[in-house]
Amino acid sequence: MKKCLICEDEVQTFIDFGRQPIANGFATEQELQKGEYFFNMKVGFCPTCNMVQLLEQPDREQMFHENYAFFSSTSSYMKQHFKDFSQSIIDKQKLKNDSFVVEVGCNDGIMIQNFANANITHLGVEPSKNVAKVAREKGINVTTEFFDKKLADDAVAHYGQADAILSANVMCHIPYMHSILEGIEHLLKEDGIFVFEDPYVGEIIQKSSYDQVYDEHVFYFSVLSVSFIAQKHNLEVIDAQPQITHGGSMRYTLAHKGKKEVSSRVYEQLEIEKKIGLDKIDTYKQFEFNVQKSKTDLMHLLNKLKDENKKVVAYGATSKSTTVTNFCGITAEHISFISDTTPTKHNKFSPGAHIPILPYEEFRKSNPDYVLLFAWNHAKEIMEKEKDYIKENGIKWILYIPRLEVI
Ligand code: JHZ
Ligand code: SAH
Repeated sequence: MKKCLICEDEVQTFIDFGRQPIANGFATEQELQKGEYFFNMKVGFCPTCNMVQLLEQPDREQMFHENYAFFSSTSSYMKQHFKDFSQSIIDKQKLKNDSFVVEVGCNDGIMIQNFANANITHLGVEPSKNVAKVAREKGINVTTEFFDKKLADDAVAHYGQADAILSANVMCHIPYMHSILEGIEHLLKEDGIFVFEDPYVGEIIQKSSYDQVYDEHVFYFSVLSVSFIAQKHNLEVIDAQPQITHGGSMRYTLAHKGKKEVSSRVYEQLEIEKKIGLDKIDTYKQFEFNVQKSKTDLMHLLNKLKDENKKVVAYGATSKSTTVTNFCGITAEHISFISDTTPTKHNKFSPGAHIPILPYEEFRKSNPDYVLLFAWNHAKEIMEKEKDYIKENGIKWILYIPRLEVI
């Protein structure tokens, strides 16, 4: 029996992805010879608190360290998204220079740079030292530790309480959520807000976007599950706003219980979640069925293209692609290489499947027949950028979320 990380009741397993490597463990040939780490990736649902979660997760130091491969600022769309996010917080909390803002998991500074640029007192918390270095070089105040209750206590002693605590695509990575929320409860001013966004389980279910599941993502949140954990720490969800980023996310705003008005959006979203069955195991079992079909469809196409000797390359060495390649059995025989703009990923091999990662310039030289879009969440930005090249060379895109499509 596996105990829920939130309420300790029994978790019901609904999908097994088999052995999976570290999603961002891009490695050189030499590193691969030393052997890769694998874990059993299964996802379960807790019927008591509605939290969807990994049953096993590698230690945090194996995932977040001085060679972390994901740099947030690789997407210009995401830069604008976080600029708008920051401005909404500045406006809502009427932030001034002596206000205090904390960001948990600031990475290369993509969001918190907007507060630094506005001369607002801030603290970025970022344990992966290489990405934190990039943030520091932008003049951002960063501590390279993991956020938890102790760090929050130290921050209060040093800076005082915060007007706003922000986090994007980080909360769902942290298994010790009780320590996090105890810390937030202490660090947040009486009229402060804690705003975070993460991929939304409702979207994952509706799009069958199983590739959101990988080692780093221990939780798949809903308003139902976030409300459950918030109330355990005298906090409450006062707003829930859907976002189109990362394939469909939800932005949750939390405040001290009873201190702020609860938006009608929260109640509406809770109704939607019950209607689409996010509180029922059968919904997740149906998801498992849809995922198996998605895998069959994609492999049928890729095997056919291999038999026809078509040249297929992939676009975006995403964390998500580690799940797709390892779960479906995609190898370098199916796709020649994966193109990516992140220098630290270049001339390395993808985790588990060992497909070469090459710089973007190689993509432009490669003239493939098909491009498999692993960074499908950035489809709009990427397809716009590649429009002319794709058209001039008669290349076709392959998309597999929400369903297989060749365009
Ligand atoms: P992208 C990471 O997921 C990991 P990933 C993490 N767990 C998470 O939750 C989200 O981010 C926030 C490249 N690229 O954003 C850059 C191009 O080559 O889908 C990236 O390597 N050309 C923290 O890794 C990758 O694609 C482009 O034009 O799934 C995109 O990764 C663009 C826009 C991107 O996140
Ligand atoms: N907020 C950025 C970065 C997301 S990447 C964005 O949305 O693009 C996730 C980041 O969380 C990584 O940089 C990782 O080092 C960091 N992280 C993981 N666990 C953390 C913790 N306990 N406290 C703070 N940051 C953490």
